[in-house]
Amino acid sequence: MTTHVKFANTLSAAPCETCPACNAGHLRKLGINMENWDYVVALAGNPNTGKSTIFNALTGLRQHTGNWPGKTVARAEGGFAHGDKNFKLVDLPGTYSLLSTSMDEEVARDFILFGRPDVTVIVVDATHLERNLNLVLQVLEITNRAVVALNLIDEARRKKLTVDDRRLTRDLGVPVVPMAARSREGVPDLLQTIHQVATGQTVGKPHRIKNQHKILNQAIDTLAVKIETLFPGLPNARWVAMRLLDGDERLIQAVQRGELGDLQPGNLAQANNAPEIPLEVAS
Ligand SMILES: Nc1nc2c(ncn2[C@@H]2O[C@H](COP(=O)(O)OP(=O)(O)OP(=O)(O)O)[C@@H](O)[C@H]2O)c(=O)[nH]1
Ligand SMILES: [Mg+2]
Repeated sequence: MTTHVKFANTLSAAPCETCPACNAGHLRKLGINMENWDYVVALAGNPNTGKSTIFNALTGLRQHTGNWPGKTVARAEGGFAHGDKNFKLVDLPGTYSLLSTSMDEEVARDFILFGRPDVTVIVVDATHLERNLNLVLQVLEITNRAVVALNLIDEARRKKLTVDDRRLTRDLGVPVVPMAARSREGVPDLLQTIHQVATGQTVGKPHRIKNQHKILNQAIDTLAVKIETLFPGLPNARWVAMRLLDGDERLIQAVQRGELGDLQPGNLAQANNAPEIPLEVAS
């Protein structure tokens, strides 16, 4: 089923912030080698929502597992071709939030924020939508290049739950693809949607929570301007400002060390020699 949504018709970021060539350096520092790949796609989601099932459905045998650079957190990478493009798919750890309260959350958050994937697929469980939307809204605070994979719709049907995916698409402002990944239902639609978002044919206009408190808004604005000046090209300075005001230690350190902009020193940059995964790209 194809979903329809009203999208903005221009990219919000300058081309150099998101173009694959410029981003390859950031990705390399996060252990992702982009040689021979056109786009990188991140797979995020709560635990047990079917991420690995979707990962396997998209990549088949073209996958490789290892660890995140400098971390004990497992990472799976794979590849697939769609249209005339080659996509690298990175399975992020299952998380309920991106608030960096655990190693898994930190890895997922850093990858979406610093790796600037061309598309982030957020896998949600259609039978536990409310709980899962927490992560969706957090990812949408960081990026507009997102697709929601509304998985386990077969389970939802069995439980006589109906999810209005068109309404959800409209309310979230990014494409929502209903799926039952275990039986490959919705997989072609997901591939198509990833392709559209990666190539810029579809540009999301995500729902972002508007903070009503004037003083807080002013503080966020003031801080965001400073962050933008210090780290030009950072994808979402307002989000970083909010996290700093919230006392996010990891981000405070990243700002203090100058890590936020170029990722040169510090914990993120231990993977310059990450091996390329031996994937054959299907033609
Ligand atoms: N009925 C049904 N089951 C599914 C579907 N997708 C995945 N599952 C099942 O859900 C369970 C969890 O799937 P995984 O793919 O391992 O989920 P995950 O998100 O990778 O889980 P973690 O890595 O542990 O967070 C498995 O038993 C899958 O077979 C689906 O669309 N329908
Ligand atoms: Mg998994």
